[in-house]
Amino acid sequence: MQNTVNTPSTLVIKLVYYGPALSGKTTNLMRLHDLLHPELIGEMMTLETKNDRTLFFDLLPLGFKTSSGLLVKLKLFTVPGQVQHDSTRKAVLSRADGVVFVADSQRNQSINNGESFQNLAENCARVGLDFEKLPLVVQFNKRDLPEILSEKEILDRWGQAPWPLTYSVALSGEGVRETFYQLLLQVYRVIDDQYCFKEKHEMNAEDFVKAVMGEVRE
Ligand SMILES: Nc1nc2c(ncn2[C@@H]2O[C@H](COP(=O)(O)OP(=O)(O)OP(=O)(O)O)[C@@H](O)[C@H]2O)c(=O)[nH]1
Ligand SMILES: [Mg+2]
Repeated sequence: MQNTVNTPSTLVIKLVYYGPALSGKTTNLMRLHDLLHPELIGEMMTLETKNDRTLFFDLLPLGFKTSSGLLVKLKLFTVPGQVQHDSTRKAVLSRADGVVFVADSQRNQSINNGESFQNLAENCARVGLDFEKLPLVVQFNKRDLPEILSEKEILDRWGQAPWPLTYSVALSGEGVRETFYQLLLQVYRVIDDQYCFKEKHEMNAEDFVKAVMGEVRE
């Protein structure tokens, strides 16, 4: 989180969609761009793709201004999931304030999901992020496909973990808002602890989420 030195009235929050290749990270951001109606929303930037695979990152900028005058900017990134782009993943992950791990629900992707999650934990350590404290949501995407893990199988494996689990079909937008919402709730807790958001800016978690996502328009 950056509280810019020159303009202390700006808070920048970096959120990263992480996960194995083709799990649907870019699709999540595209749907968020269509679904969200915050005060401020920028165009989605897609930096370099080859055959629809992210080579560098995608960026979706969002933001709002509190009544106290603080400009809150959120920058949503995706990492390239392909194994060979690890140094880019590390760079994008650096200074993240929250992560959505987008897993591919297809049964034959279980190993890739596991390896990518392990890679997330390792890269957090490499860039100095405390994985234990990092706001994190695990999203199981592609629920529309055949041959996917059942919710019971997923819960057997992930149910004991401390992170919220969500299920989605990013292609149609199902579960995309819910996942982002779960992340924002956790991020709010951190910024409230750090910046006394409730006291100084008169925003509780609900106000914060509403400001970031806009009024609900399904
Ligand atoms: N059936 C189905 N296809 C999906 C879903 N979400 C994404 N896809 C498709 O999966 C493919 C990969 O999606 P992307 O969003 O580009 O995946 P990515 O995670 O950004 O992939 P990398 O950039 O290579 O890491 C695309 O063809 C999407 O249309 C989903 O929920 N269901
Ligand atoms: Mg991508």
